[in-house]
Order: sequence, then C-alpha cells, then structure tokens
Amino acid sequence: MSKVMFISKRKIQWYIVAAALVVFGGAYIGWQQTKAASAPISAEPQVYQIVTGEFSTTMDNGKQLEAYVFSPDTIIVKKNQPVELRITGVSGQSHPFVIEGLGVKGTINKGKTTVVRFTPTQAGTYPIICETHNDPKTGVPMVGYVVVQ
Ligand SMILES: [Cu+2]
Repeated sequence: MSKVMFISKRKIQWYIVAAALVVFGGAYIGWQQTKAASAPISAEPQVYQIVTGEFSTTMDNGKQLEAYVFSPDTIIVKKNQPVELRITGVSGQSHPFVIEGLGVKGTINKGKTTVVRFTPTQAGTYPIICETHNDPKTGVPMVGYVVVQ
C-alpha cells in the first residue's frame, strides 16, 4: 500500500514539473515574440566615431597657422534611421558645436567622448560647426559634414 502511495506521489510530482515546464516555456516563448515584435526594424543606430585633430604649419612670414579638424570630416548616413555620433576630443581643450539644420548641439572636451543621437528626415548636407574655432579672419573654420541620403 505504501509503495502504491509512493508511486502515485512521484507521478503527481512529475505532472507538476511537466505542467510548470509547459507554463514557463510558453510564457518565455510569448515574451520572446513580444520582444521581437516591439523592436522597430530600423531602430539600430548608425554609429560613427569621430575625433578632433589639429593641423599646424609655419608660414613663409614665420607666422604659425593652426586649424582644428573633425576626423573623419564627412559622415554619410541614411535618412529616417537613427544616427549616433561618438566624438572624442584629442586636440583642443573644448569644442562647443552645432549641426546646422538638424537641431543638434553639444560640447567636445579633451579626453572625453561626447555622444549625440538624432534621426534625420530630410536628405541634404548639414555642417558640423565648432562655435569656438569659427573665426572667419583666420580662414580656417573647424567644420565637418553630415551627408544624409
Ligand atoms: Cu573647435
């Protein structure tokens, strides 16, 4: 009698384990499908790394000519897809900048990486302009370009 009771208890335990597997397995699959369905297709950002650099030269008259640059200076992106720019300051202490026409602004500091995100909706060429190194007198503005296709 006690042996029969033991087997039936075992069976009940197995049924409980099997039922738990079905319930949790189903819940897990459902959760996976929800996760996949809720992620927009084009949500993966287009990520680009940029650094600030510096050119300098000595002119014939002995004067020093310097220019800060974005490197690479031109980023080509697809419209209606998120863009992430990671801009690291190497040369120059600080570069407050705007991306004209895209409503993006930030500041790049030496040794730090500034991350800006935006989703362009119109094709075109948008200048990245450093507001500190933008003196028309020197003729060497610090400028890059975001080309949206
Ligand atoms: Cu600058």
